[in-house]
Amino acid sequence: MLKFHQKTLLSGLICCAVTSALVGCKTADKTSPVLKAQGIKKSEQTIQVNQLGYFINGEKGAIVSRTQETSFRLRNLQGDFVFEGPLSEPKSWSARGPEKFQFANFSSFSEPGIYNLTIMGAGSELSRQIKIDEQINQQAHNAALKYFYFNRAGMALTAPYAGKFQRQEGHSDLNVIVHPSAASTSQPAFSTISSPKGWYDAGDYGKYTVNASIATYTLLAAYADYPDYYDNLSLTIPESNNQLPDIVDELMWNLEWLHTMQNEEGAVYHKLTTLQWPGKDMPAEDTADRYVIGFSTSAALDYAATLAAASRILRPLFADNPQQLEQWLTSAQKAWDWASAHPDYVYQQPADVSSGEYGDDDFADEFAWAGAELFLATKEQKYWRAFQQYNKQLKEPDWSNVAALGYFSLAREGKPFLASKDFHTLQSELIDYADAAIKIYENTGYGVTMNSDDFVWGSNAVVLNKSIMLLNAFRITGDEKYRQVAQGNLNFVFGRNPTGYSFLTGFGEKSPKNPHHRISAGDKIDEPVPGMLAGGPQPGQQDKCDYESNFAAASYLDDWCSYASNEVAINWNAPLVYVLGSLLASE
Ligand code: G3I
Ligand code: 9MR
Repeated sequence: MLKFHQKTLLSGLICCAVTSALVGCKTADKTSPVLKAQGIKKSEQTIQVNQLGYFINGEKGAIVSRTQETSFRLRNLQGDFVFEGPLSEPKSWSARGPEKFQFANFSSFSEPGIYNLTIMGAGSELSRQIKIDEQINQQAHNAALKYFYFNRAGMALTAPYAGKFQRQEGHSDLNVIVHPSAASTSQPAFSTISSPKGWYDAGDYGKYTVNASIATYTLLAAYADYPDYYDNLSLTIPESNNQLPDIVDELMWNLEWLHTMQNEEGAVYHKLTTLQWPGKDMPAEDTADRYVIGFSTSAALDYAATLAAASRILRPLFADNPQQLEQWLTSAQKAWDWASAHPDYVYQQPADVSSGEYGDDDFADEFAWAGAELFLATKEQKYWRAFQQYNKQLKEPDWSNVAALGYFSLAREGKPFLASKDFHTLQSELIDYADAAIKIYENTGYGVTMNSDDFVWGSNAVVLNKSIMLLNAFRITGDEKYRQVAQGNLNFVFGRNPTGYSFLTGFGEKSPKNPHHRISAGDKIDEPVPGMLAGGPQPGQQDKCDYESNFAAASYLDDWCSYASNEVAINWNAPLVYVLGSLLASE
């Protein structure tokens, strides 16, 4: 690749305004004769970029559509050309439709700053601003983590911490009714339990054991993998001045709630919600009765895994008063025993309930995850044997498939306690996954490790959980290629995607303004709560809203209506925190 340093001011190049509200970057003037001859309308040309800022040493690239040119350049704000590179061969990607695109790779250019990426060529005058800037990623990371504070149940948010997003307390959950589906000898139907604190799951006000577990673990893993980075990170939350790192204070808010979700017999409630979906009310206005509803093997095992992991990972911080953590471990073992006695307890949505299901009928991955965490916490072989029984193809984690979370913990902490053959086998499985992901990245040509069928509800979290897999491979091997591709996925989520949206509220020139988030819809503030990752494109369109595209990676709508593509959720924000934290901590 060529690098330019001579000053070459161009006349006639039109740079689109950074504030363009259009998808990608479109120039306003008339289509040139050359483009016309090629059958391309100027308004259809786009450049898609990471709208926040590329990491200095990371994968950096843009997606250029419909130019039919062969090279691109970067100019600095003084107009100097600083870099030139070839555009890749035009190709298409089924997730995006038949349209051809090219990849502009400037990964080898590493000068922080603001530039214009310009497509040169007869009749093709297209340009878009890009930034190479790590600070903005730090801000995005902190905002994504602060979202958990903004989504706290049972606490008034006050101005010093929440600014204009201050709000009254809602859902204290001190008298939660036991639904008949969750009745037991110790807690009969319509008795009450106290189950305060916790984070709201998403755009709704439910607290769901299964989803809370993966979200909590993902943040715990960020802390466990990068403790030095998080030890000094302040989020300006009410606990910021205590002895604990802020990420741990935030985790404690949810862990203390999670611990309450078990009955005396060891069974774990599947969820805590109202019977019907709340309206667009603020937390304090949503005063309908709240219930603990149902039991499940998945809830019991996810609870066991999360509390066992917390009892271990947070141990050094509670050296003087380990009682609470010891209690968590005891509860985790009790939940494991319950699950072992009820290995097929599938959650059934009762007829009078319409809140989220998180339904699952395959518990092999939950046994593997809980087995891994309890093994590391107790060193008891029965738990290790449970992990070893897992014999399915390893895939990126999601709420319904949590096996990979056990792999992460074992790869981090298992070496001293495992036969080296076993340890290497689990490391190799992570590396094999990451190698396959790199192949997908290369095949799409779009700078992302996604196939069409990966675009499911919450696709942005799929992208980022794939990055967590890659970052684990990077941690194991030290091979930069895994980190680069993990970064490519982040660039996709921050705007280098067919929708032209940066999916993090408050970040990027075009970010979601109308997420399916009741607080943002009800707070009478124009912009949404910042730092929330929208679910992302997926072709299911279960909400029956009016989408502009049916293609998997383009089927997204920034409207309250679109809960299937534009809701936010703790298990989606958590992998964004992990990925950004990992990239920032290991720069
Ligand atoms: O399991 C099938 C799979 O076999 C099939 O191949 C695939 C094809 O689309 O669908 C799979 O089921 C999907 C299921 O998630 C499991 O992944 C459903 O189509 C899909 O509709 C379902 O979406 C879930 C959604 O709730 C609706 O139930 C999302 O994963 C889940 O994140 C979301 O969670 C909601 C909570 O219920 C309530 N709180 C908000 C939260 C986020 O929207
Ligand atoms: O608002 C609900 C959202 O939080 C859930 O994730 C989603 C899952 O099915 O459901 C939403 O509620 C919708 C309901 O399912 C159907 N009627 C419209 C509701 C949203 O306004």
